[in-house]
Amino acid sequence: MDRRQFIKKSSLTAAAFSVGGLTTLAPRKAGAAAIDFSLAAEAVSKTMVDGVTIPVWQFRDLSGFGPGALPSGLVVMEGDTLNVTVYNDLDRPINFVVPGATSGTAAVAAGSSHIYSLTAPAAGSYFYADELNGEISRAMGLAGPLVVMPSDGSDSLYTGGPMFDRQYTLVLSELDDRLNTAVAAGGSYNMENYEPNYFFVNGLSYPDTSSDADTLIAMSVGEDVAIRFIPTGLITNPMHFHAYHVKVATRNRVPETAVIDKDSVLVNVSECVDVILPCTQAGAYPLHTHYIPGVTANGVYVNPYGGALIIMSAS
Ligand SMILES: [Cu+2]
Repeated sequence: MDRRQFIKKSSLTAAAFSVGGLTTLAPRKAGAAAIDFSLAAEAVSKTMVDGVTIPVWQFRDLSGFGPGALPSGLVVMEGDTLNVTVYNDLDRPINFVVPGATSGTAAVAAGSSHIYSLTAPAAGSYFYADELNGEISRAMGLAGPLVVMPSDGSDSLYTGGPMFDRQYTLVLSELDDRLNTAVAAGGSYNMENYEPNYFFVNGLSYPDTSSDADTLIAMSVGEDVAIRFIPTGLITNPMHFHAYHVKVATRNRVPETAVIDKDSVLVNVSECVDVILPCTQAGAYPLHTHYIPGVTANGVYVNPYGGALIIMSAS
């Protein structure tokens, strides 16, 4: 089918720090630290859920990994000093920015490296990306999640904010294979033609999301579960919950003033959204984008979906 047929936990009080898969040095409860990490910006091939292989870009943590299939991601605490060495193995200059915290940082030329130092900003959900190549690099996949925990050491979204029993980081992204093919060949792409055909949560598409602990939300009835939607892609996703109602706590770290129960949460481009899910019943239910092509692989429903759909299970 042509895709154009579509209209256009572990408890945090225990040792495990359950922002699944994110690199964390320790479940620190207090104290700013200096944290060094190293990211290689690189071009690799990624196999889609339908078996097609597509060139992508990524930030790969040289000493860790990210949630799901993502090769990087970091959990830090407010006030930490982050020293990020970026090795640019791509074919063009990039930089490293944390939208909402840094911008206009120095470029790192192809084939060289640069150390970016920043102080971890206010508690909340962020992503890091390259801004020198505009939307192209995010479309290629060059971005990763950054979670900043409050400096008071609490299991909350921010000091004095909503508390939680578990937290999950869900990075939303997608790709348009035509763009990736063009950019991998050294070219560019007219973003007016951007029409993605593969969709991911933490770098995985359903059904692969259901067999990765970072991307399968596992809860116990009675818990409050924090879910951090971190949109590193370039489309808006209306995220729809079956069986549960959630409370939107923050949008780009700004607390919502009117908190109402929702079964669908709009995640706008570049806007990180943190929600609290009170786990009210046992069972297994989907959480997925309501952008219809977003639950397919290249326009095809496989197994029986194929995109940004994950399973929430509670007992
Ligand atoms: Cu549904």
